[in-house]
Parts: sequence; structure tokens; C-alpha cells
Amino acid sequence: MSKIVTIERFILEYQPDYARGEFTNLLYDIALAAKVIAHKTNRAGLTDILGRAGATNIQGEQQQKLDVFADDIIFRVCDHTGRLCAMASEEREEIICIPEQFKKGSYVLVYDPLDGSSNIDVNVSIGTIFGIYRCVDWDLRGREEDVLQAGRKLVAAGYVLYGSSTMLVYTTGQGVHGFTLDPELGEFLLSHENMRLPDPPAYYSVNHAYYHRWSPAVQRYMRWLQGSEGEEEHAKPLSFRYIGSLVADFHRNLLRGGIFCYPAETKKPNGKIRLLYEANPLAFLIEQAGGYASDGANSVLDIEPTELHQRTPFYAGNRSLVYQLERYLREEAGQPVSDLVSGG
Ligand code: P6P
Repeated sequence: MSKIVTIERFILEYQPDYARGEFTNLLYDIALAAKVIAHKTNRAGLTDILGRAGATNIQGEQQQKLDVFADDIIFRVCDHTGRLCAMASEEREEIICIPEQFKKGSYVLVYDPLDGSSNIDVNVSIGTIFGIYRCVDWDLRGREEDVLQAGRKLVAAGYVLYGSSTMLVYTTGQGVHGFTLDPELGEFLLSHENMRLPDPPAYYSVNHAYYHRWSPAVQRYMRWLQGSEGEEEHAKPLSFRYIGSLVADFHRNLLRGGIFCYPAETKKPNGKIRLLYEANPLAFLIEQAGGYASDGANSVLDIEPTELHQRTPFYAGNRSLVYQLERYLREEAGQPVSDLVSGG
């Protein structure tokens, strides 16, 4: 029987050298919030929490009651611990400063409390996405500069998937590790150590309803993914899977190999995926799993954020698949492709 490793034990055993109790305890806090949200999510159909909260968030999207609940839980688990100097949430217009009565910490938490919320009422998997930075200036109370950091500066990132089981997948820059919640024990147990993108990839994910809004290069790329572009065939034809829940699509592709695409299009010139608390954490994870995440031209992790809720075109998965997309977009822009890293 394999040894039982709780997330608490694993975090301690693998905590980065620089981590003192603050960083390690912050990861515990996120695991605790995940358990509370999972408990509520698994009962969403049973209580009256289904349906709309009546409010709309900064994105102008109808907030689901679980959105509001998840955002509130993460805030209340983290606001008083003295581990953070600031937070930023998809559900809140401004950055979240730590209330004056609480000690300020040296980390920053950015999060999408419940991504894919349009799937809540139809019982499709949804998720929480988070990223952790160090504060830029440890002496000052949280400022926007602490939150608007490039993804390359992340010290940890992860997601929680509320699906057929609840999983927490995270990285601190030492590989990607997955934990499955045992509801009886109330513990996240190590179930997927050192997750790596399989090759050849199995799936590609994109919303084909927008095909006519994409640039010709992106339309050409989708034909290439389908094996109908007449270029060199893939080692294995890719299957199409898209359920409109980023964490669920990303997780499946991480486990089986593939690419998630949310391209720029005529009605969304910067795509839909938010840079700070969706694209960057997932880009850090996919790189740690041997993959790559691009905005179509360069690594998402190298984008210098200018706004809290800015969006980016997002392509994340096996390097060879993402490089081909960049190649087609470069050709379309009349840029040289010779310096592109080979699809490897
Ligand atoms: P579309 C959910 O709102 C979300 O942000 C992601 O979870 C998901 O991948 C995407 O939007 C789906 O967007 O335009 O395909 O419905």
C-alpha cells in the first residue's frame, strides 16, 4: 500500500528554501478555503444556493451565489493571518488591502474564486485558480504594484477542481503535484506526484463557435490541429474536448496532453482569459509540467501587467502545439519564423 501523504506533510517536505512559516501556512490556508468551497459546491443542488446572486461583478457578468460565497471564503480565511500584504480577486474591482487591524505579511494572493461559474447550475466541474507573489516592498502596506507583477515573478500557483472528485493541483517551482480530497478524512491526499504533460498530446480545446471571428492564421491553426492543413501529420490525431470551464479543460489536457486555446477575436481583441489570476497561474503550472503558455507571440509569463482585470489571448499546452500557433501568427504578420524554437 503506497504511503498516505497529506498536503500539509508534502508542503512541509517540499517547501522552497526561502519559505518560512508564512509561505507554507498560506498554502494551508488555500487548502482550507478549498475544503469549505468544495463542501458547499457539492451541495449546490440541494440548498437554495443555485441561481444568481442578483449582483453583477466587475466583469459585468451575473454573479452566481457560489461565486460570491467562494470569494468571501477565500477573503475571510486569508485577510487576518498576517501572511499577506494584498489580494486581488476576479470578483472585486480594486485590489484588496489587508484591514488595518491585522498584521501585514510579505505575500500577495491573486485568485479567481470560482471560474466557469456559468456551469454551476448544470453540474459541470468548476474551479478556483490562484497565484502567490512576494510583496514588492515589504515595508509598505499592499499597493497595486504588489499585484501587477509579471507571471515570471510567481512563487506559487495552482487550482482547485470541483468535479467528480475535488483536486488541488499546485506548484512552488519544484514540479506540479496533485492532491485529491478524501471527504471522509477532510484531507487532501497526494494522488498525482510530479505531473508532466504526456507526449504525444491527446486533445485540443477551443470554442469553435467563434471560428468566423478569428484571424486567418488562427483558423489555419485549428485546421492543422484537426490534421486537415496538409502539413506534417501529428503523431496521433487530436480529439476535440471543450466544456467551457477553464480549470476542467486545462486539467484534462494536463493529464492527457493537449492544448487549451482562447484566441483573440473580432469581438474580444485581447481574448477573454484574465492575465493576473487565470492565465499567469496556469502558465506557471504548465511550464512546470513541461509545457508552454503563449499569448500568440510570446510567453504569457513575460507580459508586464498594467490593469488588474486585463485579458490576454491564451494558448497553453504541449510546447510543439503552442509553437505551431506562434509560427502561423508570425507568418501572417510577415515576421521571420527561423528564430522560433523548433516545435521540439
Ligand atoms: P466561452 C468561464 O466564464 C470562462 O472564463 C472559462 O472558464 C472558460 O474556459 C471560458 O470562460 C468559456 O468562454 O466564450 O467559450 O463561453
